[in-house]
Amino acid sequence: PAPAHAATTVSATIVVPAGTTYDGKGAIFVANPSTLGDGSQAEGQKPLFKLEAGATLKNVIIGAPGADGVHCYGNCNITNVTWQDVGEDALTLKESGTVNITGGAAYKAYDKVFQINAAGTINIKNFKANDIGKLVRQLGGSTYKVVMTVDSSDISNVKDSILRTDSTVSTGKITNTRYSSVPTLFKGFASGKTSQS
Ligand code: DGU
Ligand code: CA
Ligand code: CA
Ligand code: CA
Repeated sequence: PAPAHAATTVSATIVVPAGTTYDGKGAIFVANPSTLGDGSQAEGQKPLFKLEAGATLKNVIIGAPGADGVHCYGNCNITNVTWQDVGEDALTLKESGTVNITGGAAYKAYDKVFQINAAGTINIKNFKANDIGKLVRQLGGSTYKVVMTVDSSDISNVKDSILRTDSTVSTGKITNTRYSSVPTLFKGFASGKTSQS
């Protein structure tokens, strides 16, 4: 048998059906670069995991290449998921909902970690990120509302900002979090829409 730490190559996106849980039990998953994407900054790559509304992904390690990571279609729970080397991005909210990221980590994101392409909420708790461009980015130019919270996390070596939007109605809140080498916590928010404690 293969050693327990061998990576599983994902050649076709794994779909997690609505309301169900996929438990990776700590296994490492990598993208097949010829079918999902090479994890570069090229747009149009496919995710390793597609979560339908109300799905949960837990105890998963995404290695390199990370392609387009995880896509959430509505509410999703991401528990103890680590991206060892974020691909084009780590996770995208594709349809409105709440994304709860609890535990886990993301490393080596050339640009974005969490990409928010629909109105909703992203709650990040007990998370670690190092060597990233931005932790959360609401789709550039979009004007819908996104509520972003970061709590009890550890964010380091950020090139741009932790939370970024172009929407005047979106909000950002960072609590109980340590940062190091972070040029700006919030970028693009309207006045009064951010808080930090
Ligand atoms: O430049 O649509 O980066 O979902 C505009 C593009 C871009 C998205 C986004 C994503 O914003 O592709 O990865
Ligand atoms: Ca992108
Ligand atoms: Ca990377
Ligand atoms: Ca993407």
